[in-house]
Amino acid sequence: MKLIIQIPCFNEEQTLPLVLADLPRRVDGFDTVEWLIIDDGSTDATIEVARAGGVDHIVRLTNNKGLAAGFQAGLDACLKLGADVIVNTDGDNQYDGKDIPKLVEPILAGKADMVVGNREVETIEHFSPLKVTLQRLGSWVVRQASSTEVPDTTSGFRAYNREAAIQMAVVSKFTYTLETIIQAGKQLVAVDHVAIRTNPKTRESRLFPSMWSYVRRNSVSIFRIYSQYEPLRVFMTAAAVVGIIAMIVWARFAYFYIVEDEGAGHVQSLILGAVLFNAAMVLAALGIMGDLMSAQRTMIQRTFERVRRIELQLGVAPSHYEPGAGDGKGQKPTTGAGAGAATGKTEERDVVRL
Ligand SMILES: Nc1nc2c(ncn2[C@@H]2O[C@H](COP(=O)(O)OP(=O)(O)O)[C@@H](O)[C@H]2O)c(=O)[nH]1
Ligand SMILES: [Mg+2]
Repeated sequence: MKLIIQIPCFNEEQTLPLVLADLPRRVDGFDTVEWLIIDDGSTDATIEVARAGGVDHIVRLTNNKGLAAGFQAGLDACLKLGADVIVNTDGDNQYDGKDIPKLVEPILAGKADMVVGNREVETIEHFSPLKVTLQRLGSWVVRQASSTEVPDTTSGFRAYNREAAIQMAVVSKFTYTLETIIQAGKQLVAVDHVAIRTNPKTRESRLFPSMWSYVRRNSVSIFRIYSQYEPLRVFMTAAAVVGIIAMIVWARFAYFYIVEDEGAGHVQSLILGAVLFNAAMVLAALGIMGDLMSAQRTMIQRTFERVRRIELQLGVAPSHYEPGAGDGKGQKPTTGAGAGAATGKTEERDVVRL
């Protein structure tokens, strides 16, 4: 059994050493524990710091593509390097590496395919009341869309088994945290959560430079993801609201026309009602179209999952990959289908690359 711990990094030379200092080299239930960083176009010494700290694998993106893209590239590389379980933690030392055994425990026990570390955000001192409220609201929406019980949906401290990782296909640009939970809830992935510890804050958030950007980006992400996965519900609700307003406006006209017998002076209500009714019809049509598209998306996702399994079987090499610290371990995936990529089956791999 191989565990790979992946860390998305964007200019983390200051805090990466602290993260690595607490990462385990042995975890019960695994024969090997390897470390991987995703360097997302860092302009500081993140790579050198990672090598000096003994990181085994590096996925080095040429320029900055954002956390969601980095996370997906990391998962892909971990699978190709033969990971049976993948843990994701952050490069700012927010999470306590000593809780990794706790995080993987439900997976090892066969009770879960994906485990999300729960920070119990109400108890974190540097989280403002607004941030806690928004975090809770966002988590509630994600739970509704995913039919899971995850309390802390924006937590970046997570474990995935191979099956769960194979099924993840993040399309959001900004955050992977919410979308992966919704996908898991809708696919053959059992999601669990465990309480984990956090370290004192080391620096300001890179993802959210200000409170306003936190509110804006999270609200937009939540709305977009929810409407991507539940278009019928979102647009039909909006259509119902606008449709009811149209009915009220029409009822007003009808009242004056029939009861008061002065319809001529209330043509505006008639027109407004018609405009609103039209808007409701357009919203309803968007809901139906969205629903058809989301069925297509499910089919595409299933195809993608099978393509990925074939890739892993063939031993396609990870992209943007560099071995890390000098012991060469990084070049020799030892278990799983990814082993083919670096165990001498070069002709096969070359063919696959064509
Ligand atoms: N790949 C990638 N990772 C990023 C980027 N920005 C931040 N990160 C990483 O995402 C993680 C969380 O970032 P952080 O600023 O602590 O955000 P917060 O804790 O969610 O407020 C850290 O490991 C960062 O290095 C980015 O542009 N690309
Ligand atoms: Mg952080």
